[in-house]
Amino acid sequence: MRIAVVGATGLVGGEILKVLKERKFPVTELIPVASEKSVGSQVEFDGKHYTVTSMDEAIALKPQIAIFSAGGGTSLQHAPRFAEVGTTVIDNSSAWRMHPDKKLVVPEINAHTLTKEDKIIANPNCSTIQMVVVLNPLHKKYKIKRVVVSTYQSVTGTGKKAVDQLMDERAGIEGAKAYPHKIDLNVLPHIDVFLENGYTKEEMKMVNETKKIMGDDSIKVTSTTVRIPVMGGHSESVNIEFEQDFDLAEVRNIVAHTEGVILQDDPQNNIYPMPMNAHGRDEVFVGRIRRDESQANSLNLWIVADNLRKGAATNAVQIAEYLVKNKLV
Ligand code: 11C
Repeated sequence: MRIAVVGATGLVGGEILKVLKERKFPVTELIPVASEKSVGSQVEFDGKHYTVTSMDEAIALKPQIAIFSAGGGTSLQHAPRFAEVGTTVIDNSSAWRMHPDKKLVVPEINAHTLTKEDKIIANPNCSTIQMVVVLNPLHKKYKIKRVVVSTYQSVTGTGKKAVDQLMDERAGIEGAKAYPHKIDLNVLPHIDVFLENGYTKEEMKMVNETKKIMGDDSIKVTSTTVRIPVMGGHSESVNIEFEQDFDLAEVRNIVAHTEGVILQDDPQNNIYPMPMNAHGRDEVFVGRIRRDESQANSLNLWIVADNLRKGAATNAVQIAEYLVKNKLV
């Protein structure tokens, strides 16, 4: 496969290169692409150095797949140009996610809907992906009425500048500023921009993307998304109300047998998911599973995943794997 990675020098781009290598994706030619200021610089892949090229050069090479992680504006402008030359684009930005003609894919849930005609495929938001991977099998069994989610999100979700801000603050240096406030020793109930309804864009992504991926507009979702001074992954406290009652042991069993999910639920021995342990892993970790005693048919659980992995790079590479396996590219 001739594969372009657009945004190859960013945090997610770097992770995509690692995941392609780790999962032995059949790369015959790698085309790293980045903004004009990075063209000519080098990235490493599988022990070799590759020169970063421009968008135009990459399009001229007609890769079979292009994985984009370069922001919404770049995707809106350039993804259709790749699609025109026959490339299938897997896009990490929010640009195409809610477009009615574009599929929003978490492979474990809805990759089977993909066809050769899907030339721009949207990769969901990180906090949405890790939640729906767990919600979907529970929805199939008990039908979800409503989800209340609060997130505790890693600074890596914002990008390199935010990681620098946290590290600079820790070192006592006046440096990078990605947030409107200090992030070290702080908690910001603010991810992405505020919208007219008082929610943030990140919160509304969780609401809207969940319904689209799970193919069910009846699922009610409300979300509060929060940035914390952590690096390894996003954590989520999720309250789920079902139509039907459930057996807690059966819920545990479903979670334990869900593809890509690891049950880590032994609180008596202090075992529960933590971003420190999820870091660098492709799976989604679930623990603290317990009945919500305040309301019928309701459950609380805690979900953690590396937002740069299953939340971005891994999910995108899994989509690419599905396309190759099913001869859709
Ligand atoms: C964050 N979830 O943690 C964001 C990053 O729509 O793909 C990913 C934004 C997106 O800040």
